Amino acid sequence: MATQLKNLSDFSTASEIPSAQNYSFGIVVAEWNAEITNALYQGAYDSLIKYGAQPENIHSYPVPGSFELTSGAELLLKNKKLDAVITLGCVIQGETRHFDFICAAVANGVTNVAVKYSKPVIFGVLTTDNQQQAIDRSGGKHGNKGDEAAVTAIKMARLNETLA
Ligand code: DLZ
Repeated sequence: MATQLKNLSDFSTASEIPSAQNYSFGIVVAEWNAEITNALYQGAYDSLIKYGAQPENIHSYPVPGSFELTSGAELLLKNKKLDAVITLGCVIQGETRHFDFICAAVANGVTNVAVKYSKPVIFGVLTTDNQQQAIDRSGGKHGNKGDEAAVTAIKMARLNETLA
């Protein structure tokens, strides 16, 4: 049974990262801006392993661009028994409105997939004004969004297990 919170501070384990040992994960990675998404992937994969996930329980697949992350996540959840899916991509602002369409489509898309399958689908997509901001967030001075996505996936997998 999940612990009922009054305040976040009442919940001493809120910041604890649970063991990932018994969970299965999907990771979908966009090939666009591959230098960045490879770094995100490395961060996510290493974090899952660090917190106890078994390599054979991490199922990783590339998709062409961030727009395809939604269908990648859906195909994974349809075909594999997973506790959470992490989507990783990098959309950099250009001169056209592509940026807005792709970002909105992925954010809405992964939300819909999560609801459809009742499984956590994590939004690990950098949406930046330029390349430097992306570098800074994929292992640079602002950390690695891939690590954060992995930790979020573990916490959400545990929440699902707790409530089941
Ligand atoms: C077309 C496109 C553009 C302009 N920019 C990016 C980007 O910055 N990051 C990204 O992941 N993908 C981009 N794409 C590709 C789209 O995500 C998608 O693969 C194509 O529109 C085909 O559906």
